[in-house]
Amino acid sequence: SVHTRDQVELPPPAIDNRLTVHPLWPEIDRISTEQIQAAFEGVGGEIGWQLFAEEGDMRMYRREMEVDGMVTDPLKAMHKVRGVTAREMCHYFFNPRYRYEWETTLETMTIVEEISSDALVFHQTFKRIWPASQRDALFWSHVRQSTDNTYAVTNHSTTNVEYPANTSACIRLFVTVCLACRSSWPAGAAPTRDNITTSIAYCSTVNPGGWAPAGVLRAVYKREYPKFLKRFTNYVVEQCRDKPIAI
Ligand code: 18C
Repeated sequence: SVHTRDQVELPPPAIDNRLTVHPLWPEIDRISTEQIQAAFEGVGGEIGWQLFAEEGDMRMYRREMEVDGMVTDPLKAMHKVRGVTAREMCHYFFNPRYRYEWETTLETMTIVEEISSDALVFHQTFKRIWPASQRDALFWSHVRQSTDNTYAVTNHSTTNVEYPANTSACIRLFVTVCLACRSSWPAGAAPTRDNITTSIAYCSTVNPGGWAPAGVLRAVYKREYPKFLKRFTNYVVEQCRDKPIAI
C-alpha cells in the first residue's frame, strides 16, 4: 500500500529495538511507565490539586511546591479533543519537524541524538523572560503505545558532556513532561473523524534551575500552559482535517 511521509513516521505500535539496547533505556522505560500511570490518575483525593484555568473541556490544576526556595509547581491538565486520535496527537508532539509551528516559548531546538524512531534527545533554548536569565533544557523524548488506543510522549531531563549546563548565557532548567492520550468512539462503530474523541492528560514539572522571581514565574506559568494546550490541540486538529485517520 502507498504511505504518505506522515503515515510512515507515525509512532510505532511496538518499542523500537534500537531503543531497548541503548544505555538510557532502563531510565526511559521506568520514567515513562511511571508518568503514564500518574497522568491517568484523577485530581481528586488527598494531594490537593487546585484548578487554575478552565475553558471548554480543558481543565488545568496545579500544586504549589517549592524546592530550595524555587517554585516547581507541578501542573496537570485534562482536555478532550474531537476528530483526532491519540496516535496523531503524540505524533505531532514528538516529531521535531512540527515543533516550531506550535511551541511558542522556543528560541532554538537541536536534535542531540537520534536514539531510535521512538526516542530522541533534544537541546532547546527558550525565550528570555525579563528580569531572569535565559533558560535551556536537555531532555530525552520517548513516544510509545501503552494500552489499546492509548499513546503517550514522555520528556525528561538528561545530561550530555557536549552540552554542559550553566556555561554560557543560559541557566539549565529541569523538566519532566508527559502527554498521555486515549481515544474512544461508539461501540460497534468504526472510528472516523466525526465520531472519535481523544482524552488528554498533560503533566509537567519544571524546576527553573536557578533564581527566578516567584511572582513572575507563576504569572508565566498561568499564561503559558493554557496557551500551549489550546494552540497545540488546535494545531493537530488542523493538520489532521483532510488526512486519513490513523488509529
Ligand atoms: O511540553 C511542552 N513542550 C515540549 C516541547 O518543547 C517540552 C518542553 C519542555 C520545556 C518546558 C519549559 C519551558 C520553559 C519556558 C521558559 C520561557 C517561556 C517564555 C515565554 C515567553 C513568550 O516538553 C509545552 C511546554 C509549555 C511551556 C509552558 C511554560 C512553562 C513555564 C514554566 C516555568 C519556567 C521557568 C523558567 C523561566 C524562569 C523565568 C522567570
